[in-house]
Amino acid sequence: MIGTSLVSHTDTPVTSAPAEGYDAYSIQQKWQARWAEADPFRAGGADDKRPRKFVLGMFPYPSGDLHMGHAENYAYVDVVARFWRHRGYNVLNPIGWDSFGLPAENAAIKGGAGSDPREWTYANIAQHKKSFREYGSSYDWSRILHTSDPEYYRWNQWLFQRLYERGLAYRKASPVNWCPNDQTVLANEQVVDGHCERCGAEVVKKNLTQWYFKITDYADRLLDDLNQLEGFWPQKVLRMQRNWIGRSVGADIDFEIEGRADKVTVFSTRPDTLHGATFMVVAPDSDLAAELAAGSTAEVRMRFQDYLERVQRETDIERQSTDRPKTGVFLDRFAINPVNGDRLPIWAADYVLADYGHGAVMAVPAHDQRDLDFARAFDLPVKVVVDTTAPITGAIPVIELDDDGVPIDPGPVETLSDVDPARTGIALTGEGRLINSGSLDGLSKRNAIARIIEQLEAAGTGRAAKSYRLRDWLISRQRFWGTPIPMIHTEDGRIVPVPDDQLPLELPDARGLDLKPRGTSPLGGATEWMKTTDPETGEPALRDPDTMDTFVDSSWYFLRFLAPNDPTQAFPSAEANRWAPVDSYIGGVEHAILHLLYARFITKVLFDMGLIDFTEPFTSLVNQGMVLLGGSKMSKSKGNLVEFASSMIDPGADASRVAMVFAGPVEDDINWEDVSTTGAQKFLARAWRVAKDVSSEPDAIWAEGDLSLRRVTHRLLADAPGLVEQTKFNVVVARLMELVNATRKVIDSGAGRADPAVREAAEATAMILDLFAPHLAEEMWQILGYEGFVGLVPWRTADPTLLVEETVTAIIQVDGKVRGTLQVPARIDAAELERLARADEKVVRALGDREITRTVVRPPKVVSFSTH
Ligand code: ANZ
Repeated sequence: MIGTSLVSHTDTPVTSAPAEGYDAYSIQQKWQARWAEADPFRAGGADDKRPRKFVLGMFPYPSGDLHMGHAENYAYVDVVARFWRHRGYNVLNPIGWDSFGLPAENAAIKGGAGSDPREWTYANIAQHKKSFREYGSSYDWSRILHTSDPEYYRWNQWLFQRLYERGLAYRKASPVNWCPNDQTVLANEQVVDGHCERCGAEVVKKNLTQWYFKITDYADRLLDDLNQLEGFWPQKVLRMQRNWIGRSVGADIDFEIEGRADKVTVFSTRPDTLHGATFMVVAPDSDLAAELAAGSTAEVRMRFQDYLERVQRETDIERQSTDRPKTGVFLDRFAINPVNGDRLPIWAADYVLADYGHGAVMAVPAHDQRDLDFARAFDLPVKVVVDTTAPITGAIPVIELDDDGVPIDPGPVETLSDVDPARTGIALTGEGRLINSGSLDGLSKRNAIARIIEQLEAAGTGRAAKSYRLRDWLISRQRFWGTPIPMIHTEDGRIVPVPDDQLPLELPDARGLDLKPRGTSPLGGATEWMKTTDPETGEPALRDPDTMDTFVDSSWYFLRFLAPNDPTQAFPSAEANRWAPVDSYIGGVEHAILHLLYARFITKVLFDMGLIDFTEPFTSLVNQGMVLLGGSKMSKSKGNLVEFASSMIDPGADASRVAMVFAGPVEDDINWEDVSTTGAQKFLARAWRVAKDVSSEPDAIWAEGDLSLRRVTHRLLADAPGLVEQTKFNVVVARLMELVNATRKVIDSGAGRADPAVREAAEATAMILDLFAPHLAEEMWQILGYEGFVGLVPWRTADPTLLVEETVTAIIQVDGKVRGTLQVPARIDAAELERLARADEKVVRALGDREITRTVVRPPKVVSFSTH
């Protein structure tokens, strides 16, 4: 899921030594070996009484080794996992690989005959595992999964069967997005501005029979449940999800068509404007348009055909853009308005989309800009039915006052003829009162919508309805390296599931198969594999040659971590209910829509199946920014990679992690050019030296010593939990740097190395540093005289008496004269200090009615106002 690119790496250590004696590379190797041996980060079992936290980084896609973009993501994941362990939680922090997908297949194609995506994939996974070990990530290594293992994808097939049984997996022929370069079908979400998300080729439409998951059945729940995530997911992601689902509320209205038995239904968000409909528009690429044209004159048929061909070359984005001239063809057919019997000419025009609503609209040019543009282009009538100049009761009139408080004359009242859309070209979309609409006249828009829906329902010609932008999830792919779809095509044309006891349906050997994209699945070429028998009759039958979209694999993988090696079930419900939903999910914003929406959907399906007792998979979500180099995202194709493997050697894992986390807020993009690994190395060396310099004995009583150092230590112990929970990791690092410097100062003066406050500070540093530089933290802990892993040490509680803020006296000047003083916390910020100063009574008096023209704030001591 998190993509990578192939890199080479060197094994020659070129360690730079920022502090004499501090050997980051040896420390790193030493602790990695110990962790590998003791496996201290394994999650506790069912008898573990601690509260639980499930921390998860979006699992990586194994193309090549990791780069610094991953380094960032997995550094954050580890901060969170390590933090909760210190806080006394039983933490589950697993890792797996999203190992099916196109890059492996393309690499195998490039490798020529006999190349196997499997080999490439598992070699890369091995490299990743090594890198993660070298990074010091605190995973539970007993729970690894790879989605390309039959032990995993068997459960994708099981899931497919369950969806099929529930009517949520179905097959249909429809125009699909086709990438002519990759020779594969793309989901709407994989088409960006009309181009293939992966290779950039222009996407065309092609008619194919495909498997779909019926996510639209869950549209309302997917939308409504986003409210539960408010405050826990980034606003931006919630907004993107809402827009993607795109629910509109309105009515379906049935129109009779002259010369056609069946009525045509249109969806409208403004059924109140039904009396103002002056024509109907159908999507040129809909079955309805073809049928209406077929029943028309020869000339219409020809013009329609020409137009259709042109439209098929357009993308949905082009079709919906408002700044291009409207085009269309009159079909010489007529619809009858159900409320007033008006005869409405029917047009085919590209601005109506075939797969939204019913692919047909009632056009109300007076109140819809697209319809108005069209009406003006083709000289169609415009009929106003909402008077937007009429006052609405309850609305508060805005009366503007001049400087003397006298109401300004608003000028002549606007009348309907001033805003006539036929003349101005501007549709009247605002609030108003209904006119020219029979019994609706005089009603407000809202009341008119309710009334007309009642009337339509009573007459049987319409009903309340909703429409969604969300489409069903197209899951079949004509590619090899994915989960085979477990369905059988019988000779007599039935399609039946592969029985559960025959799962997994494993992929055949890739060698010997032509994997090159051809528009049909390469599995079709595996002649022997394709042959099977009808499970009911035993007659010869064929397998389905398609494989599943890899988003199916990632839609439920977090549950498989709960028992990755269980051969009897996808996941044990009791474990799922114990650990899931995931408490902290961390990954890139590029997954803001697809992956999260699919995982949310499958979670709801599993809930409906009674297998889990929660309905949202990820309680909180953190999106980290990207790592940029030379202004763009690191990627192999752009040639701007910083290799992960080599950075483990120089500057070393700890310095890489600290530099990354310190580079800025989690959600911001990081310019690699601005990341200071030398700064991080120097800081770590200073921390190491502090531990070395502590001369008091372990387990000393923490109650004495340099008071101001103790204050710095305890403030950090008190503040860090809140900061970590708000993902302000960089602030915690800055505060650690401050603590290390304060400790150094005390060591170099007075009581020095033996001061108990120095030991206290060094121990706190080791414990908190574990979140960011775990190797050094362990080393410091050992130097400080402890056995066991600092990674498992409970968080030290801050002494509240040491948290009392020191206060200082701030002076406030007005035009150079001291006019007041304030007692303020020593750590006050500029904004707060200025606010207090402005509110000070003496200052207010000194200022009188003079205006402040300049303010200088120097926290915590001085605020200076000037009035000239
Ligand atoms: C009449 C009308 C009058 C409309 C009016 C709007 C304003 P959203 O909000 O995006 O859901 N529509 C329906 N199906 C369509 C399709 N397949 N392609 C393009 N447009 C379509 O918009 C819903 C509105 O978009 C519907 O309400 C319909 O136009 C149009 F003053 O019906 B309306």
